Amino acid sequence: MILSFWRLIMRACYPSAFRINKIALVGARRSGKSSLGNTLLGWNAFQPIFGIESVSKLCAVGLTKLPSGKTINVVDTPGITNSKDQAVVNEIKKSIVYLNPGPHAFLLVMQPDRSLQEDIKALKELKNVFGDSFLQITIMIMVCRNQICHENSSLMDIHEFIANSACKEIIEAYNLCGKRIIAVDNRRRTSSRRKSIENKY
Ligand SMILES: Nc1nc2c(ncn2[C@@H]2O[C@H](COP(=O)(O)OP(=O)(O)OP(=O)(O)O)[C@@H](O)[C@H]2O)c(=O)[nH]1
Ligand SMILES: [Mg+2]
Repeated sequence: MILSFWRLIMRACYPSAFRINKIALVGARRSGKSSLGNTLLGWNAFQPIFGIESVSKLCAVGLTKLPSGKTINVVDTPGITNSKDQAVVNEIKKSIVYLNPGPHAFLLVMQPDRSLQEDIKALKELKNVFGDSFLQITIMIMVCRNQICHENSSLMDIHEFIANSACKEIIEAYNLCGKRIIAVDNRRRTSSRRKSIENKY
């Protein structure tokens, strides 16, 4: 049985997950933030970019109401590569304002098949922007779940993937954020994702 994204969030953050309804999506450029936001909300609130050049330059806010009545607020932020790029930093900081008084959780979005240097750089820059305690409320998200697999193509547990394939910076961040990590496939059809979310609430 495929567990829904929300079920995984609950698992990753139990028992505090029940209070999580303000979420900021952060990470390197093109890591899958907007796509993940859509997965999370169950509808296309954010515009994922198909191509190499375009990047989300502004924060965007999306929300959804779960059948339980709980409203989920999600802020999509521009990808960060350099904390000296003040325009991007200022925009990312707006996520705090949009989710006043601040997010309950940062979702740090990464892709398994990319050069990890981008993710390591983003991680470092996000610590500069939000401070070292940033990881205390972070859940790491590895998108492209179907690429995380054994040699025989069967899906690999994400914790096993981190232990086997991640570099020391990512492992350190994984430990600092309490080993909260979730693997997600954003390419599943929206309707089935929505159904999956609704079934859990
Ligand atoms: N196969 C696969 N592709 C994905 C997944 N998630 C994101 N992508 C692809 O990754 C690329 C980047 O996705 P976006 O959601 O635009 O990434 P982003 O972090 O919002 O990008 P910027 O806003 O430009 O920084 C797109 O081509 C997506 O289709 C996934 O789970 N599986
Ligand atoms: Mg985007």
